[in-house]
Amino acid sequence: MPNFIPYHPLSFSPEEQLRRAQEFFDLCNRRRTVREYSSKPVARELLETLIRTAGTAPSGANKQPWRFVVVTDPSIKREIRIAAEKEEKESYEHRMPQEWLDDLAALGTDWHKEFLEIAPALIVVFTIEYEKEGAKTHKNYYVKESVGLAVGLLLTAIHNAGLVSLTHTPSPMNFLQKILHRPVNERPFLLIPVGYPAEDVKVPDIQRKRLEEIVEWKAVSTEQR
Ligand code: IYR
Repeated sequence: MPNFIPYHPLSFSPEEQLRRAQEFFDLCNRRRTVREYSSKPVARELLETLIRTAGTAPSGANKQPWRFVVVTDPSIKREIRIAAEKEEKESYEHRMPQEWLDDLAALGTDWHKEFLEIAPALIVVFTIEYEKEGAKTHKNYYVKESVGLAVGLLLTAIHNAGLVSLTHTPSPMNFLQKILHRPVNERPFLLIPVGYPAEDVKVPDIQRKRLEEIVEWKAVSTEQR
């Protein structure tokens, strides 16, 4: 028999709900991906709390198939930068089709990844594909969906704390497995520099889609508003 315990949900009046929803939207809507960092350090306790928040995400069969490797050691950050730039140079110069390069033009990205050394912390997110128990293995479920949800919470927590981040996707990224000595059941998922922005940082002038572009209602007309 499963063991169930009482759940005490948050409870607000409709006015309070709307106010909170709007405030949270305003908070999230100010988040921007930042590619230029200051080297100002971030306290370990703060990073730990942000990662704890990521770990509250729902996951397939509650397997919590995520690992967060936090790199602040300058020599390891340097190793990661060198390996990432090697792959990225090859990608930008030979592997990515012109259409992809055109799509990235507005973001101003290229193979140079200084931020991997300058940002005070790199959170390298791994998926845990299966768990090992002696000679037996137990698979995890919906691993990418689960870890994607955890990363969404992580980015929101980082932003809420007044820090900035970047979801960096070096490709291929198996070098992270080696440099960080991860076991075979873990796979690199995303590399997230965290810290403060460089002084007078600028971000690309790009827009979010309007609500009408991202939502479609299937409602009876009386229910709509
Ligand atoms: N992995 C490369 C290229 C890149 C790809 C996409 I899709 C982006 O939105 C941004 C960059 C890089 O990290 O530069």
